Amino acid sequence: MSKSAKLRELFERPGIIRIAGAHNALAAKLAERGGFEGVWAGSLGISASYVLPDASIVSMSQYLEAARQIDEAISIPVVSDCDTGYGNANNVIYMVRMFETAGIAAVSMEDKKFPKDNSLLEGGRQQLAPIEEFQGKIRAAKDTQKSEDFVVIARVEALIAGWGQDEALKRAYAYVDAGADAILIHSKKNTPDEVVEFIKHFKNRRPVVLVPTTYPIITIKELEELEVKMVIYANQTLRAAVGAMEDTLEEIRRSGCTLPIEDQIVPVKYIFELQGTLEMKEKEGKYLVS
Ligand code: SPV
Ligand code: MG
Repeated sequence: MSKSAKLRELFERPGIIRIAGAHNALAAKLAERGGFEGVWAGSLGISASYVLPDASIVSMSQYLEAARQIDEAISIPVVSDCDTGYGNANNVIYMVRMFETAGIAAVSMEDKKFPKDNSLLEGGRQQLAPIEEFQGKIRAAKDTQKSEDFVVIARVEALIAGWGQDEALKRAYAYVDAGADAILIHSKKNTPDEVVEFIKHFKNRRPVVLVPTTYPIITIKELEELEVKMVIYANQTLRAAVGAMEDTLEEIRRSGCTLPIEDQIVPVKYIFELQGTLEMKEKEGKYLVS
């Protein structure tokens, strides 16, 4: 079964789909082992792993390669954050061809102008594309995909840009009309109120996707009660990893040896396990001449 068919199955069965952000294949592996149903190959995480701002600086092919590596390491579906689609509808056509061929189950596109700034960036440029232009990108994506199962998520940035609920709803309906499979409504408010209000008014039911980075208080139970279909924990693994690495480095410098941190860091044996070293050794027994 393809990964997009797997994701479709998750969309069709009752209950919420929990997606964890991964900035590389190792983080994706941990998300899979942690029981998440899918992985978000997010622009923030991947650009951060290049130590570059999340501002359409990293190219489509770099994001594609990162998504491909992530997908290759896991058996759960990958949702690729494709920003604005890397340009106009012509760019979207090529993007869908490339991401679908790479085995990515879903792409998410946001209705901002290229180049974009990260949605959570204070003082960031949050310029919205005209509705008709973004509808064209959605139609281009849907007409390009080969498999019916491939999922196109349309991300509404009207609340991020401060254009208000009416504009957000107008855009969500327009994107549903254009063929979007799901609507991601994004918010940078520190309470869930804004997205809750949107969901209450959004009647033309297409699955709703949330990224609750700035309103972490919302529970999985509340999301289920709101009938949110997919929740993306976009950047928590990245932020956890950065903090853990910094703490470790600081302790090594402070104590002059690595003994004090030994019981706080995973054994090398665990890294071997994550890398599939045991499986490699089994294959050696089968195929190598000793
Ligand atoms: C990402 O993780 O890259 C996202 C979500 O697009 S946000 O960082 O909130 O824009
Ligand atoms: Mg992003």
